[in-house]
Amino acid sequence: MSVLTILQLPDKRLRQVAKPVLVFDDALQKLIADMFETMYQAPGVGLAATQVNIHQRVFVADVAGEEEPKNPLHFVNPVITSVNGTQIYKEGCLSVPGFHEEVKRAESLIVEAVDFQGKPFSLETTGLLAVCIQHEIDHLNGKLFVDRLSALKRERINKKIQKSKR
Ligand code: QAP
Ligand code: CO
Repeated sequence: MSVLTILQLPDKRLRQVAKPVLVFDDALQKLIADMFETMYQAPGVGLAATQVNIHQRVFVADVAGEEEPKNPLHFVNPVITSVNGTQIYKEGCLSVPGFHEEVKRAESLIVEAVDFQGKPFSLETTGLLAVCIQHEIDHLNGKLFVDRLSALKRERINKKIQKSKR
């Protein structure tokens, strides 16, 4: 297992749209294991393959709290098939470290995906895990949470990132 490098804004590779996984082999299993290791060591609660410069439709998540047991979940070729309600959550992102802003998303959803072996499953969820799934699928589409902020807030963040890089 290895810890992978996480791309950070303004890296243009975060804008690539990931392709569906077609081959369910040992390399996919290793990618998922490496993504868990990378996410846990960050630490973070979700990580999309796009963030580690692999442009395939895969993400991992574990939104278990401090006291609760680990709940590692992985999703290959995920599709949200139903959404309900709205919620506002103060999101962060390992690709935009140090910035946290409120984002409005669906409160609950149903996601269909396959596992590392290509076995289909469906999950109905709400709250933080629902936020995480929407955030990670955005990554697979080349989208970041900052894109969902007002132009003013997004520009403030972009300027701070630019300043810190020089
Ligand atoms: C996406 O985000 C997410 O700024 C995962 O300095 C966001 O793991 C899922 C992190 C909201 C559910 C709700 C961010 C770590 C981690 C930072 C993360 C930082 C260190 C973000
Ligand atoms: Co993110």
